[in-house]
Amino acid sequence: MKIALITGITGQDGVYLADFLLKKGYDVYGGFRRLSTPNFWRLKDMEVFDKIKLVPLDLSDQSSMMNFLEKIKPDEIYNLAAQSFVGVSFEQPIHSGDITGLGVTRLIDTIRTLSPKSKFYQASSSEMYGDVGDAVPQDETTVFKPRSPYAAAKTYAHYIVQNYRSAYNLYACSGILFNHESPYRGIEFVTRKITNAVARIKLGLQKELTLGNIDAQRDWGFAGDYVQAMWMMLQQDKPDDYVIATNEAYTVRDFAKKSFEIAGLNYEDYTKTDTKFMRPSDVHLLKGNPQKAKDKMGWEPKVNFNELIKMMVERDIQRWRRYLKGEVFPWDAINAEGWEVTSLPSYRFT
Ligand code: NDP
Ligand code: GDR
Repeated sequence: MKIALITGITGQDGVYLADFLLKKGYDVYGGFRRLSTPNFWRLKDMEVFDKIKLVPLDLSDQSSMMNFLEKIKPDEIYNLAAQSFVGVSFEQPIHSGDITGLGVTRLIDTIRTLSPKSKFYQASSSEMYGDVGDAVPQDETTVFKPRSPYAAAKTYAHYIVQNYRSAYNLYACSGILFNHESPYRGIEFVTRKITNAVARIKLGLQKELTLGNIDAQRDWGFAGDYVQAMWMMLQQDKPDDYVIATNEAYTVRDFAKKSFEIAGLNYEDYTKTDTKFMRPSDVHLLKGNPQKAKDKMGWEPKVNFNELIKMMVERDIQRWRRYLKGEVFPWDAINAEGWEVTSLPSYRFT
């Protein structure tokens, strides 16, 4: 039985990847950071919580990686942990650099020392492209011009992984993944902020939705499709880096319009914008060309833009309906007991 370690197991991609690897027969270890309030709702909802082994592993703490890798030398290590929210990286640039950037060096250097035969996957990001200019769509040859502390940290990590691959001959890959979403997407990211608000407006729990830069264009795919690509990268003869995307871009406005339409509502009646949700510098257009992944690994996205939005809107409506009936407490829709996300307007980065 192959052994896999997934860091960032409590996040969106962590649960999809855990589910995917369990179905392939892997023994899955999930790295999590200790919080005062446990954060396992996604793992429980996906019904993988009881099937994986949880290990405390914080990217700020090299000893936690050493403790694990000394005992267990996994066949595959997927580094999904990060301070992953671009907006907050402007508020916490040093923490973002420490976890999203330097944390990767801590991990890959520990792998080099204690488990050099482990195959390594790094969650690189389309945000690294940043100011793309005329380079549309982006592919593996496009120049990186990061526009946030998050993107700068991911770019540093990307080059560290390339360096360890060539300097130490490690099987280390980076997937340059474009935005991918799902019903398990964190509530602060714009897609889930929209679908959650649409569900609440539909059910009379919320009056309006306030967004920031609705002209920003993104290439949105489905997280379930994208974790398959992560696994495929570690099954190749040689380690390499791949763009994973749909090659279609839509504006935030398009995403919101379609979300309201699916719920039978009119976007114009409920949506406004406020500069408090705008970033000091934003990325205006990301659209990725996944041709290399298709040619070399046979990977293609399966879920399209409209299907993705339908999946998310319907799931959020179902969650809030069940909440109103008193059947469930929607941990996935509420930050903490009694604190609805919408009651935190002071968070300008949401
Ligand atoms: P999430 O924000 O949903 O998950 C991030 C995970 O990292 C969570 O499990 C979080 O734990 C964990 N984490 C945060 N800080 C630390 C730390 N100091 N030590 C250990 N773990 C930590 O992100 P996604 O699942 O969406 O993304 C997975 C990875 O892919 C991230 O690295 C992200 O930057 C990258 N990425 C994501 C894309 C996307 O569109 N989703 C696109 C491109 C790249 P906790 O639950 O405790 O907060
Ligand atoms: P992104 O995702 O920054 O692309 O990073 P996010 O959903 O936060 O923003 C996408 C675009 O929407 C604009 N926007 C808003 N964003 C948020 N969060 N809230 C709003 O109200 C709002 N209004 C408009 C943003 O300005 C931006 O242009 C995600 C993360 O998953 C990263 O970890 C990952 O690397 C990249 O995708 C690829």
